[in-house]
Amino acid sequence: MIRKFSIAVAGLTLAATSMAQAKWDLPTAYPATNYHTENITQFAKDVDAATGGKVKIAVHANASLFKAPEIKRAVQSGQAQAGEILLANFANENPIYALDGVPFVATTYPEAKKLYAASKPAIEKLLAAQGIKLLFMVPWAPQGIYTKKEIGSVADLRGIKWRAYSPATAKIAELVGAQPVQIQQAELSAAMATGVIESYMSSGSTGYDTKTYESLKNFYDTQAWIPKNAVLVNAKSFDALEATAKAGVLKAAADAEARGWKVAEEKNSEYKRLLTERGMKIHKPSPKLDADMRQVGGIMQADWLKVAGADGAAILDAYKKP
Ligand code: PCA
Repeated sequence: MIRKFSIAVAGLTLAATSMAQAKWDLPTAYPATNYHTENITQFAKDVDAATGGKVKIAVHANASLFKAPEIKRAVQSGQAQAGEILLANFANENPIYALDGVPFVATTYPEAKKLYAASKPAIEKLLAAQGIKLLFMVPWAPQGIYTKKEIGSVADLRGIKWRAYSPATAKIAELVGAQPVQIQQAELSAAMATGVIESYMSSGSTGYDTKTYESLKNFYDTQAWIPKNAVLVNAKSFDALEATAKAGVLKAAADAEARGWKVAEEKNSEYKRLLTERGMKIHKPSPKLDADMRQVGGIMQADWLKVAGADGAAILDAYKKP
């Protein structure tokens, strides 16, 4: 009798531990020193504390576990329980994912926040249909153009080798007559050093992280759009947690989102200062370059609306409402 009882207790303890200890891998595509990754590392620590060690998250930086375009599928299939993606990279799955990557829709942090609020329910719904739960999103800095030679208009970009990180940045190349090459950030330094690319659009942080100043000397601060990274969790992995652990994860995620937006904005000017210190010329775009880029943006917004249809139009309307 006593024996039977202790076996039952042992069984219970085993079940309790397997439920109590979740180990999540969280691949990201950006270096450990980038503010997105630092924020995620803090999130992992907060989750550990908030769940009393019941959820352990291992952050794998710099595309070491999965390459940027593979991370979403890895989370979806449960190969990784969690992961960080650049949402606009997945434009081909659904145009809603690409809205924050369309030039000149949202170009300041308050606008980006508003666009996030307007598009979040639709994004959450799309991800949920793919078995993914959105934990939080954090913005990059407004996107500008890095070039080897100085430019005065988009005509100066014609024919040059242009690094694209998303379908939209490839489309820009096509519209301005540059030659797009898809390269993720983890391979960007090497691509510049070997002359595979001579220009690209991105943020000050990526220019700094990839030591762009060693290869390209000009940054045109076009402030064209503010893309966001999204931290995701496999819905089944999340649902398997006990209620208190779920609440702990969500609280840490909300804190990470608030912290991330604040740091992103603070670091925007800091990165430009660091780039200048390292020999990069930061230019305000000429009126012609600005007008040209806005024309590109206009074409891309119209294209986006065509593919995003009524759902897309509803999001844009909600965003534009004062
Ligand atoms: N940096 C990332 C995406 C957007 C950004 O600012 C990159 O260039 O890959």
